[in-house]
Amino acid sequence: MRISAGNSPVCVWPNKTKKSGYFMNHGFLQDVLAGLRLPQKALPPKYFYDAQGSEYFDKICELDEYYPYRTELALLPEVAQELKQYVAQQPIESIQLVEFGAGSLRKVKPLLQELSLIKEFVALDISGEHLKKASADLAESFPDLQIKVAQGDFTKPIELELSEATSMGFFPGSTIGNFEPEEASDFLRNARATLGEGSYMLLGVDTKKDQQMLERAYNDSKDITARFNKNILTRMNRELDANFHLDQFEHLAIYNQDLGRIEMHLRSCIQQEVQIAGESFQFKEGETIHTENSYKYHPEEFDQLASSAGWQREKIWLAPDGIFAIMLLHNADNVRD
Ligand code: AVJ
Repeated sequence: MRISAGNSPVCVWPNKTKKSGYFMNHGFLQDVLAGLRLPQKALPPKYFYDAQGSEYFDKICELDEYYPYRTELALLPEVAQELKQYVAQQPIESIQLVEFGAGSLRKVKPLLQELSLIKEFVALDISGEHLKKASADLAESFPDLQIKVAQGDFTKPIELELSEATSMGFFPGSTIGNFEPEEASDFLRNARATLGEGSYMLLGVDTKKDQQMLERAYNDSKDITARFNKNILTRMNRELDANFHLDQFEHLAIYNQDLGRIEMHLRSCIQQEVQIAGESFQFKEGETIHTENSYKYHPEEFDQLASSAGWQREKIWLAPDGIFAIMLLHNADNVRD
């Protein structure tokens, strides 16, 4: 993915061909077929976020049970203030802020309000429509800010036109938890290459905690998370000619203590067969599709991960009871691959 200048969204989604009146996304089809042929059926969580899925996710963020969102948002004004003081003590003239998985753009606001050194903002997200709406709002609130938005898959390496400014990545929400630890390290290493020497990365990380609190966050009483999870079935039905029956699958979210991750699955209630783009898939009763991992890290565990990718932790902010962490990483000159 290559991000170029210009204020209107750049569509950089690859592999789209027009087929019988609608767009078939071949990356999606390939990933689905490959994932469902595995002994443990699995789908990449990035496919949750079509327009409907992004709306469900925004609703999840309004839930009291979903502590990561509200906790991080509450912590951000303090982070922004201290960051401002920190930045003032560094040889930094201006900042280019790059948000990965920008979504609704709510979290960047406290940073933009406090840090006037941010002259340029680059927003990357997989859901283009969502981002387009949000960036128009942002442009109104911050008329002097240069804004670039791009739809694309930031799990792949990206090329960025670096300006003279110091680059700072912003990856809130503990989305890094969707990666396997090794992939998270690869992502951080790629991001370090993208952002360049002397750059920074501000990251939200969800921490290990009480199992009940974790599981409640992914099993909300309004069943919004269940709908978010099942939306991937709706999406396959619509975009890939699949015939999933939504009421024959149930939402499952459990904390896997050994691996330190929340796992989401869709469990087949009965033995059944499903067709996707002409291929048949068998489900035993109780068999699951593994749809998401959400890894939780002790701050020290995360330090290790970050340093394995060549980043050094500069600062950490912890929410009350340590239920969420925001970290500032630095691509220090003395760190070599
Ligand atoms: C957007 C990946 C941070 O893992 O908590 C919320 C997604 N899944 N509820 C998370 C999600 C179910 C969320 N992230």
